[in-house]
Amino acid sequence: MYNCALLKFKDIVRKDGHLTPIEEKIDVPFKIKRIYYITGVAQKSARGFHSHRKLQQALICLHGSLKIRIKNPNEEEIINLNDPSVGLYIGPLVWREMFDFSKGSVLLVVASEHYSEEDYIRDYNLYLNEAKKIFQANPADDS
Ligand code: T46
Repeated sequence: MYNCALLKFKDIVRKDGHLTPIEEKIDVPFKIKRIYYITGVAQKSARGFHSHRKLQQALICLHGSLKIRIKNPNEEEIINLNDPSVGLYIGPLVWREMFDFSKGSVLLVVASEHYSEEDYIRDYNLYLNEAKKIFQANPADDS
């Protein structure tokens, strides 16, 4: 889907556990400026409901599971994240909604930019207006 991809990280397995390294421009396709994590989400809660203008991120569920709905003006998909060796890459102008968090789940996010509220589009109609301009200007990207 446009500006989204599943990333498969290295899973280094020893008899005493797993280790997964994430290096900028190697395991994620951007330079890492920020990490944050989301914990303690009630099972009925949903988060997200926004897009970003510039930010690129990789979302990795370190423990438990959650679902992410990714959308653009033409496409919609639901991704189930439940494997710490898999990340969901989300680039600019993708709407996202996170839901169905399992009890105790931990979502790690690595991001290409420092936090900036100006980069968020939190209104869905505004998002559609901005995204449609990009999609009309670059129809070949819509794949
Ligand atoms: C995203 C999804 C996956 C900060 O002060 N610094 C930060 O780095 C972040 C990410 C958030 N905040 C503040 C902004 C809000 O007052 O923390 C509060 C909660 O943020 P938000 O409602 O945007 O959280 P989510 O879970 O809806 O979205 C977050 C990220 O903001 C977003 O970029 O893609 O996780």
